[in-house]
Amino acid sequence: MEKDTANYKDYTLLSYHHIPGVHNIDVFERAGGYEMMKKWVGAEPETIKEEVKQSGLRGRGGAGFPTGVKWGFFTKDRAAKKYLLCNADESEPGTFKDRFLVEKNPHILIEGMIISAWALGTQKGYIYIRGEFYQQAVILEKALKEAYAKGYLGKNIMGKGFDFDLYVHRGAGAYICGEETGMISSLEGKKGQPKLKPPFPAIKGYRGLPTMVNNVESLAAVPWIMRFGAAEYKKFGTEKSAGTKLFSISGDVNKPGVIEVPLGTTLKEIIEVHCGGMRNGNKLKAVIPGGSSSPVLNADDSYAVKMDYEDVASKGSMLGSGAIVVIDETRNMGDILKYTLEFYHHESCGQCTPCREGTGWMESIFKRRESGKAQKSDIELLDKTAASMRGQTICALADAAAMPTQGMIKFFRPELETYVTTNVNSNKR
Ligand code: L3W
Ligand code: SF4
Repeated sequence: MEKDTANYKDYTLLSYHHIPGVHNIDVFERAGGYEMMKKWVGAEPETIKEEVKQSGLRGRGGAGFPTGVKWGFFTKDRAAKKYLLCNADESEPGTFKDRFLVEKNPHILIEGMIISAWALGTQKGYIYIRGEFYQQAVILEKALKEAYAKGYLGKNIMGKGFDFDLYVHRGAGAYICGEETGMISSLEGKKGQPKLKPPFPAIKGYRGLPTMVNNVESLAAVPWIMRFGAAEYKKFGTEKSAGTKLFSISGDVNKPGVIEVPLGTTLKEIIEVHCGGMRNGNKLKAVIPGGSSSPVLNADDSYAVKMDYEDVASKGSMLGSGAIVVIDETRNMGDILKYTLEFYHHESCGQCTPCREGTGWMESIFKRRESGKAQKSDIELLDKTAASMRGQTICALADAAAMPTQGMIKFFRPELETYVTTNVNSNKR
């Protein structure tokens, strides 16, 4: 969703999106693009790191970990071999904001990565992009060629004695490669399976060397922060959730899409103002606020919640990657949970028994429904199975399947009990 009266200062990520052809480097530069790279590459790296830390920027991939703090874990030895890895493997059901950013304005990400690479002292970078995003990978490749041709990438960038090579690496369609250690395994040419942390990638990552993994949206925010400063960035959002955030909104609203609003904006405003209200004037039933991994909110909580890390957590869910799925009264929560569990079972990498078996067991309850063998008590079994999976596994996928299951049961148990014991698909419109 684009701004009517674009004001560069009001929007940190989508500030160039209203400019036709901004994916071309010349257009991007005429609009002020790469100015911050020219200003900051060669400047004191610690100043850049401190500005990012002071801005309060939190990782936009889902965990919300403070970016500046993560950068602080990285070795300061500039001569040491190390990597910058951009997580563009956007696969969380409901999330499509990184794709939007990369497609419309690949250079904002590249500029952010060059500034970040300079600050962190990395000599090589990778953009690991979801395999299905073929078109976006092509756009990125073209943008990289343009940046190389201008001398913004490669050897001795702008004559400042800084070498930085940046590559696009396409995934092959596994959700689990969005988990940072799975992504690193995949980049190394191995099976994309997560590893236990610690060691964290910042200490031991790609090829066993320090690797800074940041989400597309986090890296793309760096040029804005370096242009206007941390204090300006913090004017958006709340004390603990600073800045603006991209939200991908899908489901039963009149205008689904990607918006950028300050963190702390109410979900009510997002639905009613930015998304044109509920589709067909239907009643809101529930909202999944942060992608399929986040527990559902009922209608009351949805209308009351502010979209920042703390307020969403206070309602028992999480902001995640900012993927809002709006559900109206015509939907059956059983269908939604069934599709969610099919997804997680399919995407489990199979290393951990609670995840491999647990997601399978949970999905099987819905399979039993199809053969008419499911019972009301299966929902209690589902709840217990989900509880037993939490906190027991190498990565967060098991929790990501268990938490929304338990959240759904908390609010919609009778509906789920009816769903599994009948064969009626009430989702048909
Ligand atoms: C060094 C320490 N580094 C933490 C780093 C860590 C990582 C970041 C956050 O999961 C969530 C998950 C999904 N020394 C460190 C340290 N770090 N302590 O900080 O770490 P963590 O473990 O809290 O989270 P995570 O494993 O990155 C991400 C949720 O996001 N999610 C998933 C979205 C998926 C996409 C997608 O499709 N690509 O966005 C959605 O809500 O469930 O909870 O870098 O290394 N002491
Ligand atoms: Fe693989 Fe699931 Fe274990 Fe994650 S929790 S490592 S996806 S089996």
